[in-house]
Amino acid sequence: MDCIFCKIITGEKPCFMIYEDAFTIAFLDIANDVDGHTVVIPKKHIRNILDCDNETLGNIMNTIKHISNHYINDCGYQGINILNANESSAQQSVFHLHFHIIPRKDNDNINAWPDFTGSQHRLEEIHKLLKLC
Ligand code: DGP
Repeated sequence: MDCIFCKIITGEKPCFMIYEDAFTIAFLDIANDVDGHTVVIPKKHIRNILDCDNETLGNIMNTIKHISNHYINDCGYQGINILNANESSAQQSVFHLHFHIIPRKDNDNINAWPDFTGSQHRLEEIHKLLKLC
């Protein structure tokens, strides 16, 4: 399988590693678009959240929490955005499950929350379509 993140896990491709444990690794995103932009991935190859087992998802969340606390407690950041894309319609470009950590500072002028253009349906209609309970 030709997966760039699997190559980072094996060391075949270099990265700026931030954290590693038995189940996950975290490294700086090559985009270098925001200071500290970090990617957290499972060591197991999983396409995205839709096929991820709960145990692995828990391990990833533990790593995200650990790194987020480190960035805030030790590295001078005050906030964290966590972003994740699943499937190409949602703009996933690397098909190995990953979460982006964007460390934030007060008044850093980063807009990590896009201005959506507005919904096409009333809440009642969309609720009828989506609800599970
Ligand atoms: P997404 O669009 O959510 O699938 O994010 C994929 C991210 O992976 C994107 O922000 C760039 C990053 N990326 C792609 N290839 C590499 C690489 O070889 N090294 C590192 N460090 N990051 C990569």
